[in-house]
Amino acid sequence: MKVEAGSFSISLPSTPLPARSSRVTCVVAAGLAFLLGVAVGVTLPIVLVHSPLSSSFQVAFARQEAARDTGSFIQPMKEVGARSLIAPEHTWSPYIASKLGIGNDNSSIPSLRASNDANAASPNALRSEWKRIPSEIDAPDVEEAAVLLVEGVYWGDSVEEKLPPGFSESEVDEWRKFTRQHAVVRLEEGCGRMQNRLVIFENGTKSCCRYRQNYDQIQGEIFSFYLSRLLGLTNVPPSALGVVKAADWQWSNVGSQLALAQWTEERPVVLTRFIEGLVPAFIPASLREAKRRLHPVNVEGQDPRDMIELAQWSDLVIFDYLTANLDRVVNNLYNMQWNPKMMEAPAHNLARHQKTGLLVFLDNESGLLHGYRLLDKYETFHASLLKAVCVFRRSTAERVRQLVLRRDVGDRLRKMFRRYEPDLQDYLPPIPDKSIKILNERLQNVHKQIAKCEKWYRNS
Ligand SMILES: *[C@@H]1O[C@H](CO)[C@@H](O)[C@H](O)[C@H]1NC(C)=O
Ligand SMILES: *[C@@H]1O[C@H](CO)[C@@H](O)[C@H](O)[C@H]1NC(C)=O
Ligand SMILES: CC(=O)N[C@H]1CO[C@H](CO)[C@@H](O)[C@@H]1O
Repeated sequence: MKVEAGSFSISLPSTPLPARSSRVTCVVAAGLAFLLGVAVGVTLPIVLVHSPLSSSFQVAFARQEAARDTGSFIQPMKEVGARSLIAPEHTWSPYIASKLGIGNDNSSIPSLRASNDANAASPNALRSEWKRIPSEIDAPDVEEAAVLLVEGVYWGDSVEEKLPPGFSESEVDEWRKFTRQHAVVRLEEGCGRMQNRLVIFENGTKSCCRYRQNYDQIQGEIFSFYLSRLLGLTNVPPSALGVVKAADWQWSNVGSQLALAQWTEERPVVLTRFIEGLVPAFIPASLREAKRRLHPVNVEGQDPRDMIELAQWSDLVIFDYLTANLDRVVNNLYNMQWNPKMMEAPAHNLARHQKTGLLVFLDNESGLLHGYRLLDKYETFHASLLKAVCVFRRSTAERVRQLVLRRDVGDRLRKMFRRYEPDLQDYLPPIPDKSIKILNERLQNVHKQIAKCEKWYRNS
């Protein structure tokens, strides 16, 4: 027996020919069964695909995937099952915001809809569709969340506008000129390690002066500073190189103090502008725990003013990962193995400018050379911090992307050294090829992390 419906045809097993009336019943029953099957088989997926349930499921799924990657489940999905396709609380807001067009980017409308729905819903239709979910729409944090992050992972204007400008390019230029044109009148102890000194210039301006027997740390500090500028980060105080010559007009006032400090002649030093008005800075709570995460879910619904420090931390984590700087957070992570309270102490080599809220990244000397030599021991910690972060400043992400595409970070750093320090070329070797190679790999890792986060959260 053969039943035809539309273009489909189904062959049923042949049976002895029954009476005419029961043959009709059979045909009708089979036809109904077929249509029912088609109806269920076709409409159910459509309904599911278009329902907020499935969208929320996707959001939850992306987040779950994200959580798995960082080895933590801050907001685990409820068990999988028809009942439980429920996104964790708060994961809704930016998604809904993008649906409502509150966010300032239209590209965040889910690609699912764009690709599966030929008659893509108009913004108004979306609007009314989403108005049907009263509890989320009424949530007071929708608007804030919408401007807090854009495209899922980037700090929005409401945060960017409040960030302190940091040290401008002209301040950096002025500092370079200043350190070359003014005599030093006094050296005082201070500025971290034993051999460093606080240098006081003739008009009272102070500078931290880093002196090392070893070139590595001088290179590490100045090239870290250049890298910060390449990334558009303005948190590292202006730094310039100098050469200590006791007979030179610049240092002749402090000959005896140079001898006391046991500084050798003709060594390159780093002169960093001394910043007044600094207070301790602390590691943010979301990065302190073992399951550390700075993901969209950790910032949603917060006051943009409270995000000023977190946004700078998102830069700090990238910067310290690139340079493999140990002294700031990684050392605390390492020591946490013995002392769980480690993370609550003020962060080393980090301070907050009380007046502006700028986080000042200090003492980068372990970066790029020394830090790279210790990667075997510490890379797990560096990587775990990087992987914890899934919100970024767009400008920083863009700089990273460009450096990865052009693979020219080495050229750029060396050019900066030649341009800014023409008199130092015979005193300090440029950054070694080996460091450049590692730096390029680390730039790629950062780029991958950003791309991964975009994939997870862009449509959420
Ligand atoms: C988003 O779409 C609206 C209406 O379609 C348009 O007026 C607005 O300029 C778009 N915004 C962006 C950032 O593209
Ligand atoms: C010292 O001189 C520089 C450059 O002329 C100036 O910018 C700075 O404010 C002066 N510092 C003090 C403490 O007077
Ligand atoms: C030049 C500079 O950044 N100096 C700082 C280095 O770090 C110590 C703390 O470890 C600070 O006291 C210095 O001011």
